[in-house]
Amino acid sequence: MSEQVHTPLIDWAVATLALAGEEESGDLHVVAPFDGGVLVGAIDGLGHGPEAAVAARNAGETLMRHPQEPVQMLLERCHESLRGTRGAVITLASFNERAGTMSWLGVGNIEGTLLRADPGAGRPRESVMLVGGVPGHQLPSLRTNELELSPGDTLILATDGVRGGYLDLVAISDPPQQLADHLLEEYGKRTDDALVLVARYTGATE
Ligand SMILES: [Mn+2]
Repeated sequence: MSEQVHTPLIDWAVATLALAGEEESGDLHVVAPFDGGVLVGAIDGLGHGPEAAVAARNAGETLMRHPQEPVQMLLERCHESLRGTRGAVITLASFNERAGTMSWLGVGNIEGTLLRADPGAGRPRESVMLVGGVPGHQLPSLRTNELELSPGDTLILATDGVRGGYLDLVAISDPPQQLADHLLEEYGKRTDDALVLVARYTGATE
């Protein structure tokens, strides 16, 4: 499954692969524009199959209801709403239009990387801070990091159904959909649900 969408602030695309034999993926993405920004997230419901999908959808719906809230608060909300479910690991990134920044944080193991469009501008890659835990079961104390963005900077979120090393394959000039499809094709484990989301910051527009 794939789709390419333009929203204010980002061009983005997602590629997903459900575990063979399962109708539903327990991996889910969220892209939710709000007044002054856009929230981007990836969710991996624990395990696979219908129960994992239920937990992931629960978290997704919680995020869609409050996309404008700080990511830390959103993870706390998800922790509450996921009680009694299998739980889900979640990584979130919130783009702020006025400040030209992205704040991001993950609980669990969904990797997030920001690739800089201008390789001469300091560090070429930034990684999201991941704290241990599973929203719905256990939530550690949270602290959000914030980065300044330049147009072309590209966020990649990948669940643990994607093998490590995929960043070596990234050509930052590739369109988001091409990138997402390519990474999933080459690095999808096929022993777990897998999801790759690519969001390229375009800067404030019309
Ligand atoms: Mn997984």
